[in-house]
Amino acid sequence: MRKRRATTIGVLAMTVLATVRSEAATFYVAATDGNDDHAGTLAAPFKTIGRGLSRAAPGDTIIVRAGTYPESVTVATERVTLKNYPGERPIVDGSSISGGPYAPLVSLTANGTAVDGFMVRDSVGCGIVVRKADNCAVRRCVVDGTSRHGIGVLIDTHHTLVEDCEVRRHNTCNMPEVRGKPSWGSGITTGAGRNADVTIRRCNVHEGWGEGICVSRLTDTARVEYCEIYDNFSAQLYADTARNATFRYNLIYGTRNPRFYRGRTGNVGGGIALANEVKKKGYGHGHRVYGNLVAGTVRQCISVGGDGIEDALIYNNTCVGGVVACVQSARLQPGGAWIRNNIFVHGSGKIANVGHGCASFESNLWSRPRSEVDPMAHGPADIYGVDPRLLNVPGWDTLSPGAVAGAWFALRPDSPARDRGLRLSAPNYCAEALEAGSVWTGSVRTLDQSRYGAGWEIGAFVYTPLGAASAPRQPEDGAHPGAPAAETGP
Ligand SMILES: [Ca+2]
Repeated sequence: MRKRRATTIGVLAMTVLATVRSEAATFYVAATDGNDDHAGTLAAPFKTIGRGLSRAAPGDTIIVRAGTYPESVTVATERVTLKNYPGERPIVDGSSISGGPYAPLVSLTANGTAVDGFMVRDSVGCGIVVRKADNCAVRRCVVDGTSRHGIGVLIDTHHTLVEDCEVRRHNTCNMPEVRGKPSWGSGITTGAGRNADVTIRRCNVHEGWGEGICVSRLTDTARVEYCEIYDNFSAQLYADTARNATFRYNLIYGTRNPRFYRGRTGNVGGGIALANEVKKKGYGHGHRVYGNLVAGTVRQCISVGGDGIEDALIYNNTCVGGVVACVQSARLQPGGAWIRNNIFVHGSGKIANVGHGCASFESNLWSRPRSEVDPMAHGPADIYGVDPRLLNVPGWDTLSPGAVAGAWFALRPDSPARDRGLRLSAPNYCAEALEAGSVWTGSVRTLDQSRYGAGWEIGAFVYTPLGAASAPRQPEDGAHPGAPAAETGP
């Protein structure tokens, strides 16, 4: 009896394997020499992505060769992956496709679908949108030139990954040339419904006319990490009417490109902002903002406010240039935000809108004298009126697009921020010891900061990947590094 049962199970397993194997087909598409009457093999590919998708069964893969595809693409079959041919970059081109203002050029609308390795450009609406689907992924895509969102994670999506993407020239409807009826879009956005568990990782979002990355309307639990975000018209990184957003280890800056000024000359879009614009009850709480590097965003490095932010922990960030705009609102009570262990370096401009009882400040380093910092932002164990001795002392006012290194934010050995931070512990504060390989160009480390002495540092902790006992390399005083210090062997 036992033997017979085992045999039955064995046969069943073989049947399942055989069934899966026969279902997981791969189709090929090539714009240059394909034909939709072909069989869709590598030797005889289809011509259009749409033809491949029409043939796809759950679990299939469609591999697309280099070429331009003037198609609106919808992946509506579960577990279908749309992938570039290795080493080639197919282009989905929307310049001849009409549609509504938010119509996506590429859509993922079924569970487990993915798009990987494409360029998506010139959409009259959005670039790539995941909508009403779970466990989807957008990987290694370049989205260039969209009237609204570059990449959107919208309406009841769960467990979404957006990884290693570049998004640029988004929300072109708000370009200076066409501005008039502003309409809103972001480089990468979540929103328009109850999304949960979104990860946006190692994406480069720049030179757009809306927000950079926005975790928005009714999103619960999102992580934005290791991204590089610069020169966006509005906030570079924004949480609005969301909850439990984690923003960590992002490199954020403005280069003062007038193409992206918001209004008056020099008004570079803000850095990180937390708000609850529509005052939605149950949202605006639980955000964690740590380990971010923000430079040259002028108007604000970090903004907290906008009706009902609660339980926001903002710690160990380094902000250079800009001001902390902390907007009072009736629903933002003292303790709504805890702002600790951050470095705030300011130029000659006024430090505006700080405090107003909306946040609890402690153990921050301010480059300006105590008398110039809003008393509402004073806290115990603060450090005032000192240069934090970051690696890149000159040069913050002349940042160049795509040429800012995280290592520039490293503390020099004589930095007054070393061993002066407030010790923060789990579970409220993230306690991972080591993070490596980020776009910061130096490696990243938070909280376990014993490398620079036993105490905890103030600011986002960046070290250059030298020997264990080494401090950041120092350029010659007065020299603009121009690039991260070269690594030398221990
Ligand atoms: Ca230390």
